[in-house]
Amino acid sequence: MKSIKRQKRIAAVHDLSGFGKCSLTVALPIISATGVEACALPTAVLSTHTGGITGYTYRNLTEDMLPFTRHWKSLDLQFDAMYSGFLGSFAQLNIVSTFFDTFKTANNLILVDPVMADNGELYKVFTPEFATGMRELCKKADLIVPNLTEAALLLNEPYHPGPYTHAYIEELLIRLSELGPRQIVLTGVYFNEEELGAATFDVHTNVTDYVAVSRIPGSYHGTGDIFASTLLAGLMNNFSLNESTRIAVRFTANSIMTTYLAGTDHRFGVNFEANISGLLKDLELL
Ligand code: PXL
Repeated sequence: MKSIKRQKRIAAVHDLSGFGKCSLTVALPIISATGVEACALPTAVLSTHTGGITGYTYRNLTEDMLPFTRHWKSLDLQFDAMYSGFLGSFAQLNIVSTFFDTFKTANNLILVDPVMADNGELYKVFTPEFATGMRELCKKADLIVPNLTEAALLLNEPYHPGPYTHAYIEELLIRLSELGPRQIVLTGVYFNEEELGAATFDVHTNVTDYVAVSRIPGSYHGTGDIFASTLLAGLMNNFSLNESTRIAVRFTANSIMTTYLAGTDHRFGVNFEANISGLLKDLELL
């Protein structure tokens, strides 16, 4: 067993979708399981996520977010990382920016997952103006984790379906870093139909890295949130950007494989729970 150190603490700024594993219902268990305290700043409460399920309830918590921020500040809370994902309204872009300003220190990490689109399309709850606002929020981030569709929106350029070339991916990574973040992890990167993975870029080291696994048929809901949450868990456990990306790709792919083999409805999220012990081994916590 490892010696007990000061426990790290992160703030997770996402919606709570009661059913359909994504956002807070994956971020909190994954991050907690790796020994890091996860605090929730909920952006909205829904009965389910909005991806392919109709009839969901949607209560956005815009009015509560600044009071949360002020209360947490009054308690003098400190965060090792602030991690934002799905936001409940356009106004929340500014509120999350204020939240970052309130708790930013010289040593903590701001991770923005610019959750807003996939497969070439904005999620139907967002407008093109939201994408422009998200670009501004990304300027405050140390690390962003867009998929290819979100990257195109952040750069205000058309989405191109894959397979991609290394030259295209490397150009995207550089242009995304020019928005402000010093580290980029781009998801949904592939150079042939058999594989799928992520590309990383660090401005300070000028190193680009690729991780790929065999593609599993289908498109599974919530996997972007599982990936980004695991990436953060790796970083908080002192793994490098590239090591954390490898661990996150592996955990996400294993969770998809478990679900694929079980034949579960893809909209209902993936069985990450079955793979947590493997994640903890990869993180040298077991
Ligand atoms: O996984 C992204 C996500 C998070 N939260 C909600 C969503 C989606 C994607 O559709 O609808 C509510």
